Amino acid sequence: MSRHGLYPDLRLGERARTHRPATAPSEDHIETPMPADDHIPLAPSGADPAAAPPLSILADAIRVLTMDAVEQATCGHPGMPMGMADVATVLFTKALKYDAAAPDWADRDRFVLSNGHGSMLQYALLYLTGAPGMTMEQLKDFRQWGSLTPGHPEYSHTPGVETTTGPLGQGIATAVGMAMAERHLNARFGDDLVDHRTWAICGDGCLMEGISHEAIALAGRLKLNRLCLLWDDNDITIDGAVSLSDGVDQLLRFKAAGWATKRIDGHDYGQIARALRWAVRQDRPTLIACKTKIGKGSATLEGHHDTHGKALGKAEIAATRAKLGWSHDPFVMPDAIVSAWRRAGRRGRVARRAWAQRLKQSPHANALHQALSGDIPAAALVDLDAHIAKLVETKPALATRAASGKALDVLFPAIPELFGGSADLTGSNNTLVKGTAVFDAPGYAGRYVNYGIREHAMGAAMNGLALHGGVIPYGGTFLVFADYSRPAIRLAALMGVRAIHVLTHDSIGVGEDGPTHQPVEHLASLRAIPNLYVFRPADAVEAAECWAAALALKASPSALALSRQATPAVRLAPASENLSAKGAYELRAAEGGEAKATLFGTGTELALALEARDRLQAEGISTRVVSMPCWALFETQSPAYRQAVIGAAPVRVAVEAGLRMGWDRFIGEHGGFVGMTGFGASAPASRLYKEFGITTEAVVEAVKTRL
Ligand SMILES: Cc1ncc(C[n+]2csc(CCOP(=O)(O)OP(=O)(O)O)c2C)c(N)n1
Ligand SMILES: [Mg+2]
Repeated sequence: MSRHGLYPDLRLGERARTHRPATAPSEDHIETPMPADDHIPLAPSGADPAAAPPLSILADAIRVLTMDAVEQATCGHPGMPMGMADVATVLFTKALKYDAAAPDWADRDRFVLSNGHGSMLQYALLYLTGAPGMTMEQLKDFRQWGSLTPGHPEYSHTPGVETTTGPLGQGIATAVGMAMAERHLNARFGDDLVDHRTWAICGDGCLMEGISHEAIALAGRLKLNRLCLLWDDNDITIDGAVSLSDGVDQLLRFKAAGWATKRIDGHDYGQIARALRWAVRQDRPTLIACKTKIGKGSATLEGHHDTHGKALGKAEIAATRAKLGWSHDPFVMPDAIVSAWRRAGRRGRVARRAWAQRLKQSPHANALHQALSGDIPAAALVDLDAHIAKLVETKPALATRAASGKALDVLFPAIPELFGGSADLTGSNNTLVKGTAVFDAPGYAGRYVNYGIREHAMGAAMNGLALHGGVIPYGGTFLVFADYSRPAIRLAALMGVRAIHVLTHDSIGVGEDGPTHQPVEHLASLRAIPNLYVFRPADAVEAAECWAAALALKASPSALALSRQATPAVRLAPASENLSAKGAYELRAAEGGEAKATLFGTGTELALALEARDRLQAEGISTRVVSMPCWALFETQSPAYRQAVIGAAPVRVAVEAGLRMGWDRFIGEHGGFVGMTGFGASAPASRLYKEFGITTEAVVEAVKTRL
């Protein structure tokens, strides 16, 4: 039980249990059903319990809204919401700490619907509990243009939706990130201000996805006891029975990963309430396997995979109404049911007001507001400017990963929200600032996560951390393994959350580890993701500038592509602004009249472009060099600025140790490209650059043949 009494209604489950002998259930004990009395009163003490509709009616409201909305849309997924309606009803009326009218309340419990195809479950709950904007009209407009009820739940589109879900399994790892954020902020600000839980519903599909393995192992290792996963254990996926493709003992799997587990009948309100109460008491994350029937309540299709993803049809819906004894027309909800649900939606209001009072009086108030704002403290950027000024003076030749580490050395102490980590490549990614404590049980005050070799879960957990708010996550791996975290990076971009991916070993410059570890198509493929900002800094100054630019993008993820190998300083003079934040800029002007050629480049290959320029200049060919650390930011500049940077030189050549794809927009079809055309190989980096023809000579040649 929380010290602020946040989960008092769960006691109702306890009261109901007095009907049966008090046997202490073992962890995965299959409980005997409750007596046939599902009337666990909702009303606060003092009110007449008989006046409140029973939970079964509240749950049927979800079922009916679901089947009617899917029917109206002529598509959607009725099975899961109907199957999990009972579990969700108990969760939202008795356990979840929330105030439906204030979906942004910082100390609310987080709810994640990992099996996002069951979106109508969430929309019905948002409507019934009274979330802002979620009217009956929105339910009628399920899956229609402009509605708050898209096919799958979308964060930042629908108030009350905590994360975008649909790609199965990711929601579990995102929930893990939320639970991590809660524990860390609790350590920083104390129980008075941060004291909440993360509840996630998932399906068989979520548990089959590989990311679930990564996520549950991480959560178990970190002993995230504020996380509860409710598994819709319905034995059904799209193609039919789960047994067609899976025979895993899930409870054993979770136990092996350090979770507490419990199996219940997901249609028995007493068991559900008791299980939720049990979850609150555990010292580790909890899995509740809720045995359910998909499409529960439907007249003839209960338990059938046909209910998974299509409308039930008029006849079945009519028969289901008759079976449930539901006499109301589609999208008509009786007042008594709405008001009972709205009461549930206000359950957390008192707790929210008490929290607001505590916040007002707290010495941490300013710091918490600052953390939740997501703003970067001005002092941090002043420190970074001083760091950049020193770099311009000292002109160090560093690997850009090392330069990124040096930027972090400055930023990390100045931004208490920065929350780092790596997928077991800490030393290679330069992501750990010396002296930083590791985030771990029981204290959780540390700001560095040992994510383990779990890139996908790291990416999704970073999303959960960012969505929770109060922390700014960054995480490292090799650029080539962004393929493993890509689905999470894509969702970050879609949701508009600031998760910063530190992706080192960014080219054949990796050397001896060979082509498995050498990204070639990754820059192009990441640049193709809308709202993802891909940075490839050329030296230590640009690395620091790119960090500042990434931090400034509050509604976008970033990917920093950083080199393993050292590279000379290219920024030799001070600048009055963050040039990398413009996306591209003229690094060296042409001398001796109008430029005949412009050389474009990013990262470590800019050094080659600069050498090539000097040789061309020496031969009387006026040549300028443009650095393009972030295409996506360049796209946001004014047409005049872009035009000026691209320039009017008749010859354009780009150099980048990746594929050409995408470069034509800057250099044109007939422009020269010096880069990779296929996979790399295993050899020392210097040999590889020679063998693959990424050399100063090649750049010079590419210009000359086009003059
Ligand atoms: C990563 C991913 N792969 C495939 C799908 C397509 N898909 C949506 S639901 C589903 C079946 C999931 O089974 P389960 O979670 O048991 O859902 P239920 O039918 O029980 O609602 C599949 C394959 C998806 N949404 N995400
Ligand atoms: Mg299923």
